[in-house]
Amino acid sequence: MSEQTIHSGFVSLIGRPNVGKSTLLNKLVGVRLAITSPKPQTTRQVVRGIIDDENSQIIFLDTPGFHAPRTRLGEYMVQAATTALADGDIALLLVDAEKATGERAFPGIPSIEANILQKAGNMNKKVILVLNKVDRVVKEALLPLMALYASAFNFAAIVPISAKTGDGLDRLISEIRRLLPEGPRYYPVDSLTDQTERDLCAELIREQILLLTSEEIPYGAAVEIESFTALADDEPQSDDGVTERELVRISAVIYCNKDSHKGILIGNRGSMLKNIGSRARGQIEAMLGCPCYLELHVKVREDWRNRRGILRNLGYETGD
Ligand SMILES: Nc1nc2c(ncn2[C@@H]2O[C@H](COP(=O)(O)OP(=O)(O)OP(=O)(O)O)[C@@H](O)[C@H]2O)c(=O)[nH]1
Ligand SMILES: [Mg+2]
Repeated sequence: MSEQTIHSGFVSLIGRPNVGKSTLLNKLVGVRLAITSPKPQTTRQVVRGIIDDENSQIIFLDTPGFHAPRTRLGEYMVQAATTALADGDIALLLVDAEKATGERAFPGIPSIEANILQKAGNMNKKVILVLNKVDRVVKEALLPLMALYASAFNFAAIVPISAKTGDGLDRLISEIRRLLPEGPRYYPVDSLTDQTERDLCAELIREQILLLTSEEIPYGAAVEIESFTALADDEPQSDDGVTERELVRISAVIYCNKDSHKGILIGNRGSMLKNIGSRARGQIEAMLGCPCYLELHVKVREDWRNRRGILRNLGYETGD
């Protein structure tokens, strides 16, 4: 930690599922740290993403979406988001501007956003309203939405953005820097995240399950890395004498809720599992920068989303 005082702090990305929190985290940091998908409840745990410049350090906390939980896993997810909101110096409340201005938009502030704002108000948080997905909205439609939210809460700023195209992010970062308290550099310069390669690999496998399967299956799937072994070249290859990895061998288990789900995850003659594996391997190799040998197994753990011991093993700590 540096002795020099800079402006620094924690910024939580808060909002209902699917509003683009993880897409925004990845765009801000410039690296794919968090998995994203068109399905709600993609993110299950808080993911940190860090950006530095000479005078500041911002630690973003991507969070699971606020929703009404129906399982113990869901309760953990909402609790994790609430804790991140409490931990942050600043909160970004993300709203999907396309949904909020579309023909089927709720007239008024929906209860999820109203509840988040009530919590943030009780915690005395500085909140920036971030209207995301403006690449899908005509500009004039944003004004009534801004007015609606501004009438309900004293936002530190309101910033329309597109996490997809990067539109508006420069202004968002400068608004955040303006609000950051003085503080230390919490992480060494150039740290990007607190996630381990193992965590990232498990998530990249789960991302393919989210993208390739449907209905209950993505919500009932979890991935555990059983072993992760790096084989190194004998000869140091880089200029600084660090030995480069030649190959990484990963063995992972996909847990699911039921036998019928296991059948679907394996697919006809193993076709689905092969597809999940080869796509995840591509993503993992791009992340690790070396070839990867990936072995996947599927196991049934009935109703695991409500079983405390299994949740704890998977890192979804429930706390009680
Ligand atoms: N058009 C458009 N799509 C976006 C934008 N930001 C995110 N998306 C899409 O919205 C979907 C959800 O994005 P995520 O980043 O996974 O959303 P999230 O808020 O992290 O969702 P949870 O993790 O489920 O809470 C994905 O299909 C993204 O590609 C945007 O600015 N414009
Ligand atoms: Mg997410």
